[in-house]
Amino acid sequence: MKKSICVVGLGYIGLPTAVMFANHGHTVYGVDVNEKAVNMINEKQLHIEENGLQERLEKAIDAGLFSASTKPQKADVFIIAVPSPIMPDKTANLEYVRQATASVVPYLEKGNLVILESTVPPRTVQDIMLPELVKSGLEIGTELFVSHSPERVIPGRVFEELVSNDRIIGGYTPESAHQTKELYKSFVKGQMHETDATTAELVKVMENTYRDINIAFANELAKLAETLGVNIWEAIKLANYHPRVNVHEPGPGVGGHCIAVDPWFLVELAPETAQMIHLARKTNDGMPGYTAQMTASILDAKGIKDPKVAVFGLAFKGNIDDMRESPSMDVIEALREREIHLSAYDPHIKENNIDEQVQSQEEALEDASAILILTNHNKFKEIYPTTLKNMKNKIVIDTKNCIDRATWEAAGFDVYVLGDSKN
Ligand code: SAJ
Repeated sequence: MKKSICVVGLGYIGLPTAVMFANHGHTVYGVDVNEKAVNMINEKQLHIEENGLQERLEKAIDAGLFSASTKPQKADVFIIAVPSPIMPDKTANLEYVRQATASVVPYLEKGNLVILESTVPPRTVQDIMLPELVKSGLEIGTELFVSHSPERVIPGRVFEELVSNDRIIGGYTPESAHQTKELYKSFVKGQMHETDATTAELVKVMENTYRDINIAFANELAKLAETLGVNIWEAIKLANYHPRVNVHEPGPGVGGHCIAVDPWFLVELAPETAQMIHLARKTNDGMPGYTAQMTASILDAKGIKDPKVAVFGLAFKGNIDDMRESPSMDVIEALREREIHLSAYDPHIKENNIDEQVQSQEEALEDASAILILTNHNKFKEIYPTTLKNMKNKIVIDTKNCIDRATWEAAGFDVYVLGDSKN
């Protein structure tokens, strides 16, 4: 049964989801407060990078099944996919969710379904959305159906995972869950697991908190290995041969608008109880400072005066263009505090976001004493170190264990890898 769907929030999740529904025959109205993004989308231009999005957007618009505007309109279904960030004090900022919910209320009619896709603290549907939705005068659960169905996609593989991943469908009532599941059957091939809205909210936050804690474990191991004469990457690989062990990877910090954010929802909910969750967050948030200190110590030990460091990688992880909550920015801030000169280069970030950022690798390397690799972009793995001529010293500090040590050493580089005190 084809529906009209209003998708509020055309970001990394909302736009691919809107386009996916349109490509499966539904009539989709995209809504975003960012007028520039709305105009670009209607011109078939993208304001975000995602594999396969361009051709799918064109197909949806050409079929007359997708258009974008800054205002909602009447529809059978309203999907809310707006940011749910944290404030500087680490408390949840649910204002975008509340405003997006309020924005659709005037258009709600009997039989409509409202689905929240944003990742939120447990009880957001209950305590933030419902007080707005009841202003429609519709009876929740019989005249108006409400659910929470969080996405689990990985940037760069959104369209594959939108189809293949299992989905959690959290209905405010069982009928809400049922209607939501029927809608996602348009393209979801994964299993769809029905539950209540609050459980669905908690499940999603649990998934990302699980990952954050495991990354913190890897980071603690990396620091511990620095004095052992062990390469932690080798040790993790060996440990993971155990059928029930899955130690994650260390790094210069945890970025993105998910893993670095969602665990704070649980800390805010139960600060006395969520001790381990809180400590994991602090461990991961300590890695940028640890990385800057490691860099400064290496340069000091070599007696390099007034060094310049070429920071490679601003995106929060490899092969994407997203800088949200990127640990690279924290590493750069820590290097600035140490008065270490730096340039910053990221082949995926086409606009300069900081003064030190340059768009050419050669310019970044000019007179640099060290390259500091912070994201495992494939483009960095493919660098031929013998071609890097204009550096003052040949040091490379690899926080993602992503370059080939032997190749770089053969090109005359001193190679340092986070967590490797064996080589
Ligand atoms: N990272 C590590 N070590 C690791 C894995 C990741 O340091 O072993 C770092 C990355 O470099 C990055 C950050 O953590 O800075 C987050 O990386 P990520 O791969 O978790 O990327 P996200 O945030 O795009 O994706 C996560 C995924 N959640 C889980 O894997 C449980 C994804 O499935 C979610 O959909 C997404 O969060 C989300 O939007 O919630």
